[in-house]
Amino acid sequence: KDGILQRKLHADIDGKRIPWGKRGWKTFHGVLKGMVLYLQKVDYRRDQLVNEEVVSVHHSLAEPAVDYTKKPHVFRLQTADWRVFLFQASGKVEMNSWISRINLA
Ligand code: I3P
Repeated sequence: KDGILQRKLHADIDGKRIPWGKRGWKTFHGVLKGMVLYLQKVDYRRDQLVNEEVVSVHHSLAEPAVDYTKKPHVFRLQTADWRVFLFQASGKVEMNSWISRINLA
């Protein structure tokens, strides 16, 4: 599974609050392979996608971020080490597809 994902860091390892200046939204190309979510960016010099972040979704939980109302199609990902990410998908169908693929991984 792959597609464009906007990501916001919500909580760091053990649920620690993300400090000011690091709480903004960033755009990535997301790829889910097995139990790993790769967040990639385009390297324009080499004309290829490079991994910026690698997130294990083993023992994680994805669900619609019903309490986050500033943007549509946002889901919440809580990892096994208690990090929390918000991801905005490109639409509702895409959001549901990411959620089910992550939860089945
Ligand atoms: C954050 C950025 C985010 C915003 C967040 C800000 O600033 O403006 O877009 O979240 O608000 O702290 P910075 O880039 O300097 O970290 P929202 O888009 O959800 O409002 P927050 O601290 O209330 O999460």
